[in-house]
Amino acid sequence: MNSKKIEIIKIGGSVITDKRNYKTLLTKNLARIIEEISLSFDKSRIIIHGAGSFGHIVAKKYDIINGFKKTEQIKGIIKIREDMTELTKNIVRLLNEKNLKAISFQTSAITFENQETRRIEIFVEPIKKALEMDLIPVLSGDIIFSENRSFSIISGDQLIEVLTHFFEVERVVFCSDIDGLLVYNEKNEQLLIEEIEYNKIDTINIAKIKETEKIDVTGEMNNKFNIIRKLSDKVNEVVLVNGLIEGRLRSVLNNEKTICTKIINK
Ligand code: IP8
Repeated sequence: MNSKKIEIIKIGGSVITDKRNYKTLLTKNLARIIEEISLSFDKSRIIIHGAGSFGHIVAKKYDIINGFKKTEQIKGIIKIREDMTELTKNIVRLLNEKNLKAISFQTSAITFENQETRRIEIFVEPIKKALEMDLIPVLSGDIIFSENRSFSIISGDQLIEVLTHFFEVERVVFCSDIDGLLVYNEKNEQLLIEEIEYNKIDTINIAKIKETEKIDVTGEMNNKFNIIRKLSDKVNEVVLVNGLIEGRLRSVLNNEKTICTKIINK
């Protein structure tokens, strides 16, 4: 366990790419998100980015998430890796233009799914070292090789859960395209929850987030909630913030009041 407390920021693929159109970077959004990170408190951080249209469209086309079925899928794996490298490169370049000392780690090169346990194994030593050197490790959702299924997909959210076994994570900030956790009140109106304890998540009537035609093989919000539940005994605070609205991520990172949902342990 790394003793230094860190913060993990997940930059959702829906914020920095157009998920409907293959490999379409939302350049302005990405630049703004990086700017907001650069204007926040200096902290020990890991940045994880989602795949957006650099991963999900090809992953769906070749059904990568369900493992090996036919050799045709290999083309998909190669394409995803190539495209994800390009996306990460763009992010890291912009971070470093702001002097944030970012360094990328290819998730598929340091993770493996164990056949017996179905657990994700990860080689974290290089990431620990990078943090010790005050670098910002940048990782992403990716292909994951697997003893059993040959390959699958690991989402950025799943990766965060895996990392919490090896690092003291004080906060996880999910920067996506939703304002936070919405619930229905008695008049059936949607209300944003500002703060909630982990153990109350299952007791509230979470408003169904409207399904879009965006392609997402890792299941978007439902999977996110499953992961958040798993974080409860390791991470003190999880924040859901809308990265499409200027300034909100920056406010969260600077502990200023803004529209978001905080999921906390009391
Ligand atoms: O966008 C998915 O990661 P996510 C990774 O964090 C790929 O769900 C390659 C589809």
